[in-house]
Amino acid sequence: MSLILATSRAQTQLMRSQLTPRQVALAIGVSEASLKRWCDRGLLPSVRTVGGHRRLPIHGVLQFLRDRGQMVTRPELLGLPPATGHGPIVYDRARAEMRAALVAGDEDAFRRLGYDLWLGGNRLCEVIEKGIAPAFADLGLDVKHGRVEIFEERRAIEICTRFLHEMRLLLPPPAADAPLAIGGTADGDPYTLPTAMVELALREAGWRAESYGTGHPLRTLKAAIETVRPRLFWLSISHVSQRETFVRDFRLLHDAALSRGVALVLGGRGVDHDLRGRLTWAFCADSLTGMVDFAHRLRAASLPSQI
Ligand code: B12
Repeated sequence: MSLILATSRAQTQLMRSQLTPRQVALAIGVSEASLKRWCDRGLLPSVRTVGGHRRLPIHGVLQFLRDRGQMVTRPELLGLPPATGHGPIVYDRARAEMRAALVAGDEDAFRRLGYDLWLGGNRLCEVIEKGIAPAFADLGLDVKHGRVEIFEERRAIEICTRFLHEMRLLLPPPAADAPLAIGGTADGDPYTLPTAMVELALREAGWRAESYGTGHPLRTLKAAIETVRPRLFWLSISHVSQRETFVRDFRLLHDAALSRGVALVLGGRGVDHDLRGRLTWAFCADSLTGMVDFAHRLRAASLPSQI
């Protein structure tokens, strides 16, 4: 699905934005003079137009709001959903409210909850792990017990997918020399959100991360490792359709990664005790935050990847 189609007008506007000092001042309820002072002191990144006018890149503005815990009085001026940034939010409440917003198909409410957690200073991997993933776990039980319709579940996936795309575009672009990470899911594993979330978590940690999507025969992922030569390769495992074939073909992936110094990282709901015993990896993460910590260590060490 194209990104433009996948996003509402407000979201698209937000992603493109280079904001004027006046817009930002109004949005956060301060004077334009104060705002310009913050720019002059380097607290808020800004650039100049050809005509010499100041413009503020949206990701710098959002980072500033996160760092200072600044309230947002008119979030819509920044392209954020109404009522964003009105105060801190706790995870337990976010989980329940996110589930409710997802079930109701209330995209703005879901986005607002995501932004509130993120602007409240939480990393995206935490927002996902403590807010979004538990909301989906609850929703999965609702579907199982017939409390939620299948269309509502599928709609929830679309809403979340758009939010992840939006966040991806809001993060500062990774540096050209940042280490590369790629990954996806294997044949028979249709789960799109987890691999997109891994990508986002690594991008927030400064990696050039790219999810290659779902449903790859392991042989083609081996070819990707050999051709693209990332520093880190992740396999998100939510469901294994043919266990013996999977374990056999996984060895090809592992050997390709090992011989090229690529750190092979596994994670996901489908990595059970049996698989842990039968697969070999550089790192098997129980959580996104654990993987981000590993990625930091890997980057800092710049050592051969099988650590
Ligand atoms: C949406 C959904 C689907 C959608 C997925 C669509 C899509 N585009 O992705 C579809 C319709 C395909 C689907 C199908 C089925 N589903 Co389903 N599904 C879900 C649901 C509600 C959400 C999944 C999701 O995206 N969660 C959000 C992600 C972010 O959470 P997560 O997977 O836990 O990932 C986290 C971690 O595991 C980790 N992680 C994941 N990958 C990686 C990788 C790395 C490297 C790292 C570090 C971390 C990491 O990070 C994530 C964030 O914390 C879950 C409920 C649940 N508990 O999640 C059921 C659920 C997984 N489904 C279930 C079932 C039963 C099915 C079906 C069998 C239903 C059916 N009768 O057809 C089929 C099976 C399809 C298949 N081949 O596997 C059961 C599984 C039960 C079990 N024990 O196996 C669940 C748990 C629902 C339930 N409670 O009964 N499903």
